[in-house]
Amino acid sequence: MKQQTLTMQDALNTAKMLSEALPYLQRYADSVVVVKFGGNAMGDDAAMAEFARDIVLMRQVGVNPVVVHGGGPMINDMLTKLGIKSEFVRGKRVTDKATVQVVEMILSGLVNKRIVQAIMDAGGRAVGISGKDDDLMVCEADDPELGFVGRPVEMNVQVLRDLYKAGIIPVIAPVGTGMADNETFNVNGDTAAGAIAGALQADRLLLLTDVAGVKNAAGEVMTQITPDEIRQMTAEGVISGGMIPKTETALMAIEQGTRAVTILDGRIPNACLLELFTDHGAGSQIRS
Ligand code: X2W
Repeated sequence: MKQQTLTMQDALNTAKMLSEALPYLQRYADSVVVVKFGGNAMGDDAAMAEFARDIVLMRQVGVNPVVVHGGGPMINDMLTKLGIKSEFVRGKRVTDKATVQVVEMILSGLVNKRIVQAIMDAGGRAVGISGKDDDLMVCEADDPELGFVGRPVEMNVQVLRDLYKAGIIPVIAPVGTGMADNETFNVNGDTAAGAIAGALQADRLLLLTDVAGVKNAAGEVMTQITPDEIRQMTAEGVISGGMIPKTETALMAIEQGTRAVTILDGRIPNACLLELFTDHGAGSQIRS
């Protein structure tokens, strides 16, 4: 006999829930879903393990998840340890030569491999790369004021297709290569995720963060927003601060062919599954 860990009622609920998910599972079979996992959404080991399980579950039911991560708080910790001062301008880190080396070490090394390991521990297959691998993300300097901050100008996403077609979940650190020899660029994680989703013509882009979503002038979270509403709310100053890179990313990805973008509250358990496989969401969905 199977060892029972659930009550009969809980087991019935689980079976019903799986049955209700069928139309969503059918809708997303074979789709490409880019998930941006922000440093602020990573939290402790338990949160990381839960995220990894959700990604492996997506893969198991036929979705092709592509993970793009951040790691801003982890970069801050290392810069502090090394006594390197750091500041942000319009949501982007001013990045000098010493800083870009730390950014690459932390993102491509520590954070990328921690996520790869968590996905492997959850029973999936993951390969961690950065925007340098196979020239995935070729950048130009975004703004002279920001130093080595990159703006993706050429995307070579075939390597991602090769990986997910082989059943492997790509995990991407937002570090780009330059046009000239030996250049390294620090790319905002949201920007990188949008560029990758756009180039893959992904069905969905999920930006996992630690806020409830996009709020209207009355302070209420808007569950559905159109690109026009985003433009208007930005012009009116209702969308401001750290939300701007996210909504800009959403608009760019939609223009390039992504069907919908969700700014998703990663503090909610199983946020990705809730968003994809139920009729509830946990954030703001942007689509035309
Ligand atoms: C970011 C890259 C990491 C990132 C940085 O240096 O912090 C720029 O600002 P989160 O956790 O998603 O914020 N790059 C240019 O985006 O991390």
